[in-house]
Amino acid sequence: MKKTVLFVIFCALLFFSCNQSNRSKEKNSFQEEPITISVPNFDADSAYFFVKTQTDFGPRVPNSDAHKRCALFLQNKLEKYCDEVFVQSFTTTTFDGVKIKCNNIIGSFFPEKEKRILLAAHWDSRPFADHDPDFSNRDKPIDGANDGASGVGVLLEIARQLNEKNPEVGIDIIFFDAEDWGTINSSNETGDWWCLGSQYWAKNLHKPSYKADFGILLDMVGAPNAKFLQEGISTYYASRIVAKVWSKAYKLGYKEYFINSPGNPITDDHQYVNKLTKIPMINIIHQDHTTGTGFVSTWHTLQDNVSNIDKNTLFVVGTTVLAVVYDEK
Ligand code: AHN
Ligand code: ZN
Repeated sequence: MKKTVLFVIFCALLFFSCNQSNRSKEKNSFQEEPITISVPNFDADSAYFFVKTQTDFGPRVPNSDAHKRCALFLQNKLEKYCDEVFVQSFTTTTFDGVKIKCNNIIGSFFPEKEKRILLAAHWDSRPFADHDPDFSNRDKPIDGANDGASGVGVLLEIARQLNEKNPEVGIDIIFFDAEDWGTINSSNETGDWWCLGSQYWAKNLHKPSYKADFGILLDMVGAPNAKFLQEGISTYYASRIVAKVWSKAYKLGYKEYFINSPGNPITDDHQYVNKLTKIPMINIIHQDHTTGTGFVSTWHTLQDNVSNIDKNTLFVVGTTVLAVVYDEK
């Protein structure tokens, strides 16, 4: 129904705009020009709104009320746009001994199709701002506008677009929980304390024999002038997908964002997907070698809030991923 209304509006606009241009050309010629209808455009305002809606709940730290309410919001949105939705609930224990209730939230387009692409981001936010310059903030939870919400915001907008114009392949969107409750001094750590949601999913697939041709993880895709270096684990497991995505970005004119040089390997959700499921998955993640942490200066600080989100970056990432997806046959 909604699609029909949109289509009618679209036709009306097309009719009036053609009329308009014909009128202005009337005296010169009666030539008809071909009309090209392109792929729907990624709407950065919409993606930004999805980011803000998440941060407006407050920090989405497992066991918190904001976490519960945001889970329902995400489930609700995927139910609106996708053909099928799974919520994978589980309980796990963090490095500091907290028992947390978690949800991986999964939306599928064309679940019957054999060829599939997996798109993912983590939706939880970190319980402690352990890199905040102000020591008194270091035990406070973060909004995670960039670290978490940006990837989810881009994927919700992609879901909205996929619902408007069908891709040729099947798509699964996974919002992983509990990525960011990792240890505080990760330099000399042992144990797999990051990425608890993706580890759970990789060991308990939402469909027993689930397969995808490849996967794309989005992490920290909302800061101004973001630089996406070719992350090490992505290149190790999925160099073909790195090449596919970076060359698409290059063709779209985004070489200032998608940098053609290697970045560090980062422990992130894609690592467990690669290791445990054999689905080749890359990570589009903002790295910054000038800050000391390897990430932007707002990383794991209270400054990681919506005031530091840039629509241009959301647009560049969303447009690139959409173009890759619509290209697959
Ligand atoms: C480590 O610092 C080992 N991994 C970073 C993964 C991460 C945290 N991504 C977002 N927040
Ligand atoms: Zn983080």
